[in-house]
Amino acid sequence: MSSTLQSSARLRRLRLINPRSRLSTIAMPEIIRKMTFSRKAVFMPLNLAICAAVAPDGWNVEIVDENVTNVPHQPDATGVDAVGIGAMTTQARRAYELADAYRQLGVKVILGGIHPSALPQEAALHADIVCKGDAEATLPRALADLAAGTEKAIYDWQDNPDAPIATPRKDLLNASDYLVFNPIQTTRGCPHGCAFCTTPAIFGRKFRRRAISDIVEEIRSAKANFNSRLFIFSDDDLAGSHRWARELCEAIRPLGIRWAGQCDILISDSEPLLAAMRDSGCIGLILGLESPKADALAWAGKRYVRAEEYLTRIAKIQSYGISLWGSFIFGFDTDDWRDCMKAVRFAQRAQLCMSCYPILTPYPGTALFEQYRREDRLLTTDWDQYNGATVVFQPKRMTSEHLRHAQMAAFHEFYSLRSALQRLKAWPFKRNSWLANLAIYRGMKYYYDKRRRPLPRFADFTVSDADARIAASLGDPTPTPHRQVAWAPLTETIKQ
Ligand code: B12
Ligand code: SF4
Repeated sequence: MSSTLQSSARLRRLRLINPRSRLSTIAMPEIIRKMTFSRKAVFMPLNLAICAAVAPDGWNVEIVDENVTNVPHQPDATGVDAVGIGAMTTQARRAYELADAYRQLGVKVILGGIHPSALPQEAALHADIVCKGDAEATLPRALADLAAGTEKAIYDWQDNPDAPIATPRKDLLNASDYLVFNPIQTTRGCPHGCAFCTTPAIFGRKFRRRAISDIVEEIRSAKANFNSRLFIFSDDDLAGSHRWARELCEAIRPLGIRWAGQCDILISDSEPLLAAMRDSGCIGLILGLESPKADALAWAGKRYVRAEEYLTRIAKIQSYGISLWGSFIFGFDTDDWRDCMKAVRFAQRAQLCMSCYPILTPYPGTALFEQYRREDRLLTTDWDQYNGATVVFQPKRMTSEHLRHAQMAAFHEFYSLRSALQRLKAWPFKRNSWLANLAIYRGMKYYYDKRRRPLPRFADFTVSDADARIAASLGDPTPTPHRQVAWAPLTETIKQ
């Protein structure tokens, strides 16, 4: 135990760190700044604001967000008794670097968040304590034990599964650094069990709801503090329970806010819920659609909905004046580049205001990760690459290059001006959707023009020198070999 912790009953100091992460930082300054109205990062790190909120009395907490500073955080033991670091998979490598550095300085390190929860044994190589799952259920005990010198190596949220979802301490962060400076989480877990998804794997299929009065209070205080009427609910599935979601909407309706969030497409089953969403100020929803093809959904374990129903369900939700953002995934074993193109055409036909096309990523902890490991198809365990923009597994029906090119062609064609006009129409003028579409298109064009590369198109797959055309667009001088990186040395630590 460190001498600082042992020495006295004085106020103890906890430093919480959000490690640098390529996609949410200023790594591509011009593009990100263009797209985020000069904010430094996309989302406020809600996870650490919650950790701060549940620290027991006697702990003084500060938050360091590496994503909003120009220089990386320099570990320093002065004035710190313990460090808590949170990590999604793309942040794991940097999280471990920081953890190792702090331990060398003699500071106790606690690792938590999605990645350490999925691979606690791996995280334990870099930490004194690993917290699996919700901070609410683990951190208070871990900090109390740390102070008493009785800490354990692993704390598991399943030992305290009913700990209520806390109200984050956003006062410890600088709101003006973030595009989304005011995210609100209302639920945890997801009742569905898609094979590629971390959420049920880490937070369980038991859908947990926050006290509605706490949510209302958080919105009220944010409205007063930030003078903001627009809110983002950062849940995986805000409407995992229709009855509860309706109660929530009715409770926030008098607040006169506008909000956007994420949920599953089954909300189209409930007209009263759709009406309550509209009346409470819902302007847009992200739907995880993954694919418009039945075989792909079956392969991905998305069993709660039929692809054939997508268009009618989408139209029903849109008829309530709610704009939809579709999230698709490219690279399922059922798919080749033509299926990727069909997904884009579907998104256009469905008149989605926005959409995204991440590459399938087998996140640790998921059934998909286990499947690819069994089949020896993982190309790397460099967690930095697990970002949805890199092919980290051997695809079945296309090459890695074709998959990456399909992804970029999808973004280009979906956000092209012609496509935007066809989907968004000129009237009624949807200002926010137009601004977002134009920003993404401008960002892409800028990126390719600056590198003097041709903008990617699905037609590239059909020309006689397709591979050369694709290589020029991707900027790869030569196609990558079949297996780029050997199965990394982490194998043993991953076998928990
Ligand atoms: C908002 C959001 C984003 C935002 C911002 C993310 C951010 N935090 O900076 C944006 C849009 C930028 C984003 C991007 C991406 N995201 Co995202 N995102 C989310 C979403 C919907 C909410 C995040 C959030 O605010 N959660 C609320 C907080 C409170 O939850 P939490 O982080 O889990 O924290 C709790 C516990 O984990 C724990 N905890 C967390 N940290 C710590 C630290 C300590 C010390 C302790 C003790 C405990 C602890 O306690 C917290 C409170 O209970 C989540 C879904 C989800 N369930 O979280 C997906 C999610 C985190 N994203 C995911 C993914 C895959 C991505 C992308 C790779 C997608 C893509 N292809 O582009 C990118 C990667 C971005 C990057 N930086 O590299 C996955 C992560 C999978 C994984 N294994 O890492 C999730 C889980 C979605 C999913 N269902 O799979 N994302
Ligand atoms: S519905 Fe969405 S959040 Fe739920 S398991 Fe499937 S992908 Fe994950």
